[in-house]
Amino acid sequence: MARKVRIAAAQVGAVHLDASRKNTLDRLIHLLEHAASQGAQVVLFPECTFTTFFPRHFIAAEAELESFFERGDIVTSENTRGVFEKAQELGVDISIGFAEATDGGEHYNTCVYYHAKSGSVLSKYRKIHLPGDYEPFPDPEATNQLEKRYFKPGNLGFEAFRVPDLADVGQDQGEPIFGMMICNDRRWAEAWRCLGLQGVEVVFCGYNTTGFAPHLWGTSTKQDPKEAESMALFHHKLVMQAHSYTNACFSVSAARCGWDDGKYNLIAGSTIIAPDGKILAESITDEDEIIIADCDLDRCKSGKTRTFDFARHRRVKHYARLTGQTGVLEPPHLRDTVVNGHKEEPNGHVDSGKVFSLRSVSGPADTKTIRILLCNPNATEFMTDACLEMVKDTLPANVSVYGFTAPKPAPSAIEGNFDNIMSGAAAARAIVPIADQYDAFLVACYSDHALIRMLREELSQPVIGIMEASLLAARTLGSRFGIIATSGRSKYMAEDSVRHYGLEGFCAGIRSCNLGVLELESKPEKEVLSIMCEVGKKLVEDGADVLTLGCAGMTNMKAAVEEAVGEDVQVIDGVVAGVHHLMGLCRMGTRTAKRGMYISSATGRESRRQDWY
Ligand code: CDT
Repeated sequence: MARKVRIAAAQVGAVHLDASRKNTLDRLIHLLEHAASQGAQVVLFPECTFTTFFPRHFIAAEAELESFFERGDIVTSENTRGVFEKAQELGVDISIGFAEATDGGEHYNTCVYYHAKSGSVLSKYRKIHLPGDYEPFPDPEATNQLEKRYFKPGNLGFEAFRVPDLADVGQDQGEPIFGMMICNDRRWAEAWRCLGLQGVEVVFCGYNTTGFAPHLWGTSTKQDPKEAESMALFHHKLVMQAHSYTNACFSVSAARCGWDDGKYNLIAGSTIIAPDGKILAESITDEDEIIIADCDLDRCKSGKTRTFDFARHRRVKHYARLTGQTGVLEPPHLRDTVVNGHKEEPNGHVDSGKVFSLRSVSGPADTKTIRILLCNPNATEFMTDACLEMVKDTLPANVSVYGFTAPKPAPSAIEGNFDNIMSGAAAARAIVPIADQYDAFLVACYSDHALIRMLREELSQPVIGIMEASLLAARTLGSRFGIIATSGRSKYMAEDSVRHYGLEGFCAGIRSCNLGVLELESKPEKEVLSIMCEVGKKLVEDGADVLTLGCAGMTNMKAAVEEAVGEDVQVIDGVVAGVHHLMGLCRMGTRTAKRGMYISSATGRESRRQDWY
């Protein structure tokens, strides 16, 4: 049974800065009607469809900037609902881009896939590869692209999804698999491969691509604008065709194009491309225009089962760089390589007459999953969340960190010995029964917390606390460390712990912020940051070249302290240090030694016939 879907791209011509929202919406509705009249089942609209492409402007006034964003439910909100109502009335699915402001005040460059029959959003994507800059170009003539200023990078990944009600699907066939990306994403093979690895059959991509923007592209300002535009079009088609081919999928692209405000040109070139890379339909104007094509999704099969049969041909062990590295790491210069144990002479002369490259070894991509339980022994959940947030962006794909918050009667903060023991007991009782689901444990309290030794005794997986982990990292990275402690008492406790770890000879000082743990959150952020930064600077005056944050609740203040003390001083967050320390131990295949102090306490209980704890 053929799985045919008739798909259209709605190209949208110039939308000026002062265009009325209503007028633009009416144009979109008209395009949708036009596509439906030709039998389109799905229509793709461009990136940021409802307004002009505002990231080209530096907009300082907050209210003006916010006016380009959509709030609340995109399907029902006043400025946008017309196109969704029309889609439902016509029974046509749409994929449409918009600038999204969330209830929590975050801003994304977003698109949704709206399923007309159910009247619901089936999938949402937030642009991941934001192009351009945070600051405008100094040249007032330059066309800016301030997406890094106005949007956060998307946080929803590249998720393919199935769409019902579009194609006849036989017993052994599934519904069409679609995926979305936005504009600059299309230039990144990684984005396509993420979708390709989910068997995507149609990729939708709306875009706003400037025709002449030498500052943005890094080309000569003297380039002929016509030539520049044709190059931009060439690159657009190049990536759409190449990536459709290498992922054996159809692709649909819809341009916002024409001359906005008679001054800023955006390329047209909306296309529908087949899995063999050939163009099936292409716009011929730079104005509002519908292009349409019948896409027989079974045409994806030959590519997916032969040349690009990923399961048979991909060699992931050689792809580790793709997820482990962002910037380029070039091979060492030959003049820096070691020759028979000596560095090459500066003039390039080599005594032996031979140049050897450095021997290197590398392993396969790390695919073994590592699950770390981050154990917050107090009962305050926001601290657990802050710790997870802090470590999130440092994790490779195969490592997951799970946040555990101790149940009451654990105290809400740990500020003394009583809190320490009470929280250790409450946390251990809850953790031990679930411990076999995890590979390692990080105790997220900046102290020599009782829970660390309890878990080391009771379990065999590696356990460390954030204080010890941060001090081990500090010892590696600098010569003297300083600790930014919370209260006066925590300073004394930290001093004892440093002594216990045998590190007092490397300690430049421990200074207190005179703040309670929960005050880190309840006091105005500015006040807390300024106290911490002052304490940090004093510790540097005391001789510290590495600072550690003396509380899990200080985790999100790291950047401010770093800025205050300058780049020659390292600031260590114990949560990140702890997670990465444990990852290393797990990769090494190590366990807690059971011959000495950490001999199993469970065995002791059993021999005493104690069946409770
Ligand atoms: N809107 C958007 O993403 N535009 C970018 C400009 C490229 S900047 C180097 C694009 O990829 O078309």
